[in-house]
Amino acid sequence: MKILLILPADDDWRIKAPNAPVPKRAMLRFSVLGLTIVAALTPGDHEVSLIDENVEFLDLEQPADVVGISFMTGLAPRAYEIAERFNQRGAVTVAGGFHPTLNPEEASEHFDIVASGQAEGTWRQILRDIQAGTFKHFYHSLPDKELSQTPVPRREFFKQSGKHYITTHAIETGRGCRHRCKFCSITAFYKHCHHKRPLDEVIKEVRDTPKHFMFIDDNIIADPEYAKRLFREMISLKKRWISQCSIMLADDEELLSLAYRAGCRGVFIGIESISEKNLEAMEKGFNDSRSYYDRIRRIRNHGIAVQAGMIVGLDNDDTTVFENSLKFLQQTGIGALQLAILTPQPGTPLHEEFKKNGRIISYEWRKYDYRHCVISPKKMTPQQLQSGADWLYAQFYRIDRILARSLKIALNEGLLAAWLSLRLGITYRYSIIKEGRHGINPARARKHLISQPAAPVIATQ
Ligand code: B12
Repeated sequence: MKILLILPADDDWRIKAPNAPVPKRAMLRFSVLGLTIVAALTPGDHEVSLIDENVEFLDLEQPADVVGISFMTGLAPRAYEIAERFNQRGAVTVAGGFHPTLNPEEASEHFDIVASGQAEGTWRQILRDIQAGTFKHFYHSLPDKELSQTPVPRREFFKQSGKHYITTHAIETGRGCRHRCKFCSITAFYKHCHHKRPLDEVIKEVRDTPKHFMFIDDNIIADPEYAKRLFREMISLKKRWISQCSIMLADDEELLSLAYRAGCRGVFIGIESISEKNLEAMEKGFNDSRSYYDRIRRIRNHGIAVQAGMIVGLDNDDTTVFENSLKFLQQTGIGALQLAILTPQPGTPLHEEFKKNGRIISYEWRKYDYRHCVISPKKMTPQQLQSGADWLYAQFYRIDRILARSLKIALNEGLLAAWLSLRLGITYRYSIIKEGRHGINPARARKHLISQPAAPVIATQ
């Protein structure tokens, strides 16, 4: 069969015509691991092609027998549009990834098949059933304790387009997370479990990878003993990599020094909030905000730069959260920021809570991209939250701040970390300018400067 795998992209960044230029934001694109794994699971007698709409034009008229689309919530409307177009032309459409896994009933209104959970346990069966004409509407699979059926992803699809990604070499050591943070989709998807890959398989993949790559894990130190064994084995390989982890990396001197010696030069950490009350309400009290300064310093002093994930709009946040967060980010020397406006993703406990309390003001999934305010916050208006988040982003990524930060990182963490921080900063700056969002600090602005409708519109679903 002719199988077409698609990663949709949102309106602002999609390639809308053949040969249209690709926006210069490689730093915000990583290899499309879910679909390259789906491709690798496909038996050789099928013909597979893969399109990432962020870097290539998708021709909706092209022939296909089966169309598989991977999508998160913000991209669901585009995924539904694509599926319906291919469906009208007789292709069998299959939905996979976070949004369909957490919202299978909704996805099934637009797709022939919803493959929840992991492709390793469903994809080959789906293809056999399509060929036999006996396919079902729902398939589901979650991993056993050990993730051992994961094939080596088919990265050859990126031969032409590889330059548009920070790396086409994303490697996983495990999936999922044991924590129960209320806002998190990972914990909802993997049902509070963490699954590791056999260490020798990971090492083999790392050996075959170029010098610079990325561990795509949500928490590379989820099992510290496993991580230490991995890092020890990696020292002689002389690779350089970045990843994500919890702030607990700072608490184990041996782990921290092994991570650096194994080639780690940057980590993304879910700092989330500088308010202890917020962390506790989200069941992420283990972060312990009082120790942030100390722990971030320890990580940085080991030559590892820190990118922070922060959320604004939590229940204890008032209009001062934006300038306080900016101050914190500056003082800790954090190299890059991924800011999220609190977004209760459908399928998480937080979504249910907000829905029950009538605090969701928009059910337009395209706005669930962490950049739009879709909730009614407790201690400010939705407009203040939106404007403050835009302001914080624009301030953090002011050109003088990007340069000063990168210089400090060059002196402390080293040149590679500084280069990453600089490129990421410039990419974010470019996005902010293109989107034209500069915001106003609501703690300092007179109310009328932030446009406000007469009353917030509470949406229903
Ligand atoms: C890389 C990544 C990206 C990349 C590209 C996405 C991609 N698919 O490659 C980029 C940088 C573009 C990106 C952007 C964003 N991302 Co993102 N991203 C990730 C990340 C870190 C890794 C994805 C990955 O490679 N996973 C490893 C692979 C193996 O797992 P997988 O993709 O789930 O695939 C498996 C199954 O889901 C299934 N499967 C997947 N697709 C398909 C398709 C078919 C046909 C089948 C059968 C099966 C199948 O099989 C695969 C193998 O088992 C995930 C976190 C995570 N752990 O997955 C977040 C994640 C997917 N992102 C998320 C979010 C929110 C965003 C952003 C909004 C965040 C932001 N502020 O930038 C934006 C989206 C912008 C928008 N318009 O909405 C959320 C999604 C939440 C949700 N409920 O939808 C996640 C879960 C992170 C999180 N902590 O919450 N992201």
